[in-house]
Amino acid sequence: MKVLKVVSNIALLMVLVFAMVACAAPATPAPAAAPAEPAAAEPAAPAAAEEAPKEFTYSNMTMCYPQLGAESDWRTANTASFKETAGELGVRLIFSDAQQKQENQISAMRACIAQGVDIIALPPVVEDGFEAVLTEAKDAGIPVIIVDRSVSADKSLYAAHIGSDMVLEGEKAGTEMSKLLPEGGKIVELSGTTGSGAAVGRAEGFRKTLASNIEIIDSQTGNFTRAEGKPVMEAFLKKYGDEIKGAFIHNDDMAIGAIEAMKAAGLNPGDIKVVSVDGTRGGFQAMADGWIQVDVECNPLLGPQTMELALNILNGKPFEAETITIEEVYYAEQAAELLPGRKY
Ligand code: GZL
Repeated sequence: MKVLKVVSNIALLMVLVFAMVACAAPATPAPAAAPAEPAAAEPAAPAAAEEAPKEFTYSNMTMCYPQLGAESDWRTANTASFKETAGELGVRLIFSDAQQKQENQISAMRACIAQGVDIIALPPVVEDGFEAVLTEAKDAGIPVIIVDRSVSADKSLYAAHIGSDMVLEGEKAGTEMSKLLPEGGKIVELSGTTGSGAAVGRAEGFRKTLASNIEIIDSQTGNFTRAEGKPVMEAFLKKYGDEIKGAFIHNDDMAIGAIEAMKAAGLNPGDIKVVSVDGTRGGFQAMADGWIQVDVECNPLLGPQTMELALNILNGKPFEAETITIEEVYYAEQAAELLPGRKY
């Protein structure tokens, strides 16, 4: 039996040894799950559809308006038209005042381009020198509307222009001056900002229709301001005295400055026949007082039309590349009656 006992002892020992080994061995990790068969490749989601173009509305449109300055009542009314219209429509307007300096306007435009505005409305202080920044806007995909005065840059560099026909305004003024001085005579000219589309166009148009018996004996810029119009007229009166029978003045603010000089020189209303431009309340008052005989209207209230034009451009809808504002000629005889109704 010993043998059986020994055998059974050996067997017990073997069982014990096996059990100890089994417990000590690290758990054999369950065989890793068989790597999942890669799921059958899902068909790639269709490439995201071309991102639908943004549908612009007034309330999601950002317009940059790098205003040229605050030199005149006309400019004040123009600024108000843009700010009030933007407020009414919910347009985000990025406004700046360049103080009649082109470099400031260009810097403001570049800031707007960097900001990624949707559209730029530019009222250019002068005609030349905007090619580079207009090209930058175009390269950035930002359309530009030229507002009021014109630029000499190629039309391919901007989407549209809206404003007055300055040459026509000058032609109207020349016709009216010729009617005021049927006997002819010598006149002076106070011109607007040198190089501006308004001054260039008005001077050109005026000379096209002025009667041949009227001579322009001098022309100086008053930069569209009252403060600069007054000394120009003072110098004219000092130099030419009563030779001066008429004055073509490119805007009402310079005319009001010139009138101060005429009063200081002892002149009376009508001594010098004055044809002005803009048709502001100040101009109408000067007409009612007899100092200005004719005022050729130039409409500053371009905000509503410009915002509508901008929306059409951004939404790829049809739009006019050139919008010329309709303007009247006003006379001293009707000024007092019309003055209360003037909007600017
Ligand atoms: C003309 C505008 C001119 C006005 C001035 O459209 O640019 O600038 O005639 C204004 O009164 O300063």
